[in-house]
Amino acid sequence: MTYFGKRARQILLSTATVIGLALAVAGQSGTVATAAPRLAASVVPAGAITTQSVGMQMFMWPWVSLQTECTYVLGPEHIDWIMVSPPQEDITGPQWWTHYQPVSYSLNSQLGTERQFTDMVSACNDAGVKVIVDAVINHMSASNSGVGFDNTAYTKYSYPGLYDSADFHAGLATIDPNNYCGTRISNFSDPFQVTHCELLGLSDLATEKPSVRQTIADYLNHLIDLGVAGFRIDAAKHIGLDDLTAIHGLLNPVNGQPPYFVQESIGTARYNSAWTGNGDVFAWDYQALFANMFNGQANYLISSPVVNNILGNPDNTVIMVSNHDTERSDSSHPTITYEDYKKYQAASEFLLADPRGKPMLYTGYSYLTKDSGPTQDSSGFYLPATCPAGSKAAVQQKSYPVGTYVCMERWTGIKGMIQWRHEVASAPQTNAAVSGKLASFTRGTGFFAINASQTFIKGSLTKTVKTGLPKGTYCDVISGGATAKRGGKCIGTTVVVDSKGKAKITLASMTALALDKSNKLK
Ligand code: ARE
Repeated sequence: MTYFGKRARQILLSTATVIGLALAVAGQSGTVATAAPRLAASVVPAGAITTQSVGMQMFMWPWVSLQTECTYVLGPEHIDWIMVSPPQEDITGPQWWTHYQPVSYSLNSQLGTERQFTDMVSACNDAGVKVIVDAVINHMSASNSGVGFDNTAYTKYSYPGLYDSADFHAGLATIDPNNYCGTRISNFSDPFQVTHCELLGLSDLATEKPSVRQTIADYLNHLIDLGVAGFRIDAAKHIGLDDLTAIHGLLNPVNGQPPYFVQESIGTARYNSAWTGNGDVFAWDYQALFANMFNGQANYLISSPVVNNILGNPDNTVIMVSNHDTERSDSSHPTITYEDYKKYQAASEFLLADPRGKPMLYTGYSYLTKDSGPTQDSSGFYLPATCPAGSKAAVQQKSYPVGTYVCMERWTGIKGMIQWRHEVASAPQTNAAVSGKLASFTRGTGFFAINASQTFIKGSLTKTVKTGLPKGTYCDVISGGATAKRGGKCIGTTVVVDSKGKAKITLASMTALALDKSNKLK
């Protein structure tokens, strides 16, 4: 199906399901797990993931909820790809991180069954949203023995039908040069430890062995067969570049190309550049800088040598405000999270305006402690995702009831900025300026401004800035959403650009404003 065909189909779907939508999406509180019909055969949407794409990590979203969210929200608002949590069988327990301890490659987990996973992938593909799976392939579990969520009985170095002790570094003969180093990783700067010892005590797979590589590839190829477009490679650094490259070479193509990889090879841009032969990497140091940008370093918001040096090649780099780890990190790695309320929204909107990489938004759930997983039902499955009441409510309230999903994808400003990013496409940043805490820039037919001050200065900042846009009256997409003009009027803020391309704008602290050609009133 062509892109236009897909979008046209979404509109038809949306129209036909207006009643269901009223309950499931139109800003009402409640679950989003209403059963959607199984859609057409699963075909991965065409095209590569580029800097013009918008991605979102849907952390710990159960498959049934994600299925409807793709059809009714993520697809229609033009999210290009989502990253979903690890789907394989794992150890049991109430913590979210059980998913990072596989015990088999069965696709039955707290997140849902294989059938539910498959239906979700089909629905997302049909809605134009690629599914990227978080692939935990460096290791299996850390616990000495137990029974997994799908009833697989395992021990730390034995997983029926997959691996036995000779498949782990700990089980190799002592004269084998790849033998277990005898401890968990303590020195993350030692390349041998990093690739041969146990990350957090997790049983470390001997990925240099062809049979182990093939077993991993079989798992990933099964996911590709189900319509998955690519993978986040968890703990890539601990697999090692050579082994991961070999595994990548064993994978089936997706739309004629190698499957998409974004590798969690935590390190500097220089360290990361070696990995880009397999695909993308995360901009780890840039993520760490993000909190500073919104804490007095507004100059980092525009083109700056400091940022460029730590970013790496934007075409191979996924940028983010947060992910599931940094969201839970301590003050040694400051991160902006959903608990930062308006700042989180402003930072996420800025991410979508930023030309420096491939944006991945992050949305998870509200938790009591860092370990708490989503609430389970009596069978151990997670309850369907529940979004806060009101489509804008998420950013208007400072705290979410524990267990509630943050649902960033429903925020008006995020929807507006997704449209804005697609409109400005690959246009470079021009007219970049910082005045106090207010940063602004042009990108092609779009203009973006943000007040990164954390404290109110007489309520707000008012400045006259160069927008680079043609004279006219524009509707702000952050306060008005993707379609910010209706019936000849702006839904949100109206901004007048004069004949010199300048506009007087007023922004409260931690708020942003974005204008573009398609939301020009006159
Ligand atoms: C849990 C318990 C541990 C226990 C372990 C085994 O919390 O106390 O020892 O189980 O029983 C996630 C959780 C972990 C959890 C694990 C397994 O975050 O808390 O452990 O699941 O259930 C390094 C790696 C990087 C890794 C981070 C955590 O390089 O790959 O450490 N991140 C990924 C995921 C995590 C996940 C795993 C890997 C494991 O994103 O969510 O763990 O699959 C420097 C170094 C980095 C290092 C970083 C650590 O920056 O350069 O290399 O990251 O410090 O902060």
